[in-house]
Amino acid sequence: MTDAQPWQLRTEFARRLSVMYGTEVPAYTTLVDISHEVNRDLLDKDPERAQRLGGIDRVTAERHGAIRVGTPEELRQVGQVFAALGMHPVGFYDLREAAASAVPVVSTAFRPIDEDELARNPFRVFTSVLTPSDRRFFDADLQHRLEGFLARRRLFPPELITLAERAEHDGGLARADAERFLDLAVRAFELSSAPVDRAWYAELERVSSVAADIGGVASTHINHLTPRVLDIDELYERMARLGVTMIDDIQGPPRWEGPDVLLRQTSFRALAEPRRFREADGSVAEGALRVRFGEVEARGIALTPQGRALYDELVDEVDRRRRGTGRGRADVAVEVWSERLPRSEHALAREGLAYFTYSAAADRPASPAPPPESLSDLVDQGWVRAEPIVYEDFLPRSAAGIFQSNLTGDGAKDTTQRAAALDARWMSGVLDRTLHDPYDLYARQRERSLETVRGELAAPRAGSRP
Ligand code: OOG
Ligand code: NI
Repeated sequence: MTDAQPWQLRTEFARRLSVMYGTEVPAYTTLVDISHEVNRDLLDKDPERAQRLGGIDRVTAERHGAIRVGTPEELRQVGQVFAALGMHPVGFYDLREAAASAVPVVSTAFRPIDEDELARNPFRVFTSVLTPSDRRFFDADLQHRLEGFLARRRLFPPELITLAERAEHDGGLARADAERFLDLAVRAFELSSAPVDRAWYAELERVSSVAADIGGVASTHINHLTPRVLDIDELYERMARLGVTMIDDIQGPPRWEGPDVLLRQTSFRALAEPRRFREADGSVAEGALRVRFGEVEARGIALTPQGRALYDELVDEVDRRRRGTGRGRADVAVEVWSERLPRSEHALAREGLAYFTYSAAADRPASPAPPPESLSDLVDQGWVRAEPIVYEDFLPRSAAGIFQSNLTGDGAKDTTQRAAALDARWMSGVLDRTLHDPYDLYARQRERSLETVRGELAAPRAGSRP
């Protein structure tokens, strides 16, 4: 018997993780409170805009987290735990290439993929795995010792994995099993109090503080949990007024007059947390590590491959125009966007730059003439309504920025060495699961809505005379 379905497990897991993270990192609670204030204010002022990209209940509960693991086997186990929560791997991000500093990881995001599942609870976890075989970061000796260290640790108790397999197989868990599963799952992502080997941690930190964070300790932890806010510029100002220093920039698209697309994020470094260290002589001393942070995000419309290519071009254009001018990124970005990006949702749809779902308008023309053929005419003439599809994924450049803003140093990257070949196929093989392509998911959602529209426009309307 299953008392708790995957979406209920997911909702409860996200809630408990949030409670745990709030006690470990109090600034997170402040960030959540301010996000909710900003969201409520916008809902009062402009309810249409506030709920254009998701109902307020979804947005209020919405979080993403991030974790980092060390080995393919650990990644496979993470995939199993999240499968129990109805979260599937989507997308491949190569942070080794996206970051200027040494960030030796490749990543995916686990999230729900069906519309109704996303509406119930869109919880997602950005998940990175270390790349010890990449010679640009690790020489053969360090790779060997690092892999040895990782092989000896166990992040997830076997009971957690067994329960996760049962949940995936049965489509949920009985009450007592669900309770046990959630308890073990949340505990697996708590910060450990076990002493950290000072010399080993420091050796890895010289290569990359991400490598030390992952491979310098015998456990993993959630390193941030991100609420969604409907007005990130307003949030940035309110946090600053409270004395919380955010990173200089909001990552991703600028604030501008046109529609919000993709994802805007900003973050702050959490305080150093007390940790115990084991010294070379075996004694244990008090110390501190600063490995966690706070982040907040605003989500926009999902772009098609053409839209994304344009976005990437605009990002490069902003870099080019800024070079040697001393101008701020946000200023230049608004200028570039105003020149190059359509200013309305309708134009984004017409030019095939963004994803929408379509529905037959209840008040569509009652004319006896057949509806027009093209989708844009159907929308223009009031037959069909378009609703934007919200972007559910991440951006490699922003992710690299998030990683970078939390590094203790740049680390070392030997660019004369060859990169280890790790790609989406490799990751799918490691997970032993389908690695979903985000564009396919958005395109399918669009197609499904169009099929329904075709059916509705072809059928005689209730109450109308033939
Ligand atoms: C993950 C950073 C990426 C985001 O929102 O882009 C990320 C990490 O630091 O482990 O969470
Ligand atoms: Ni994040």
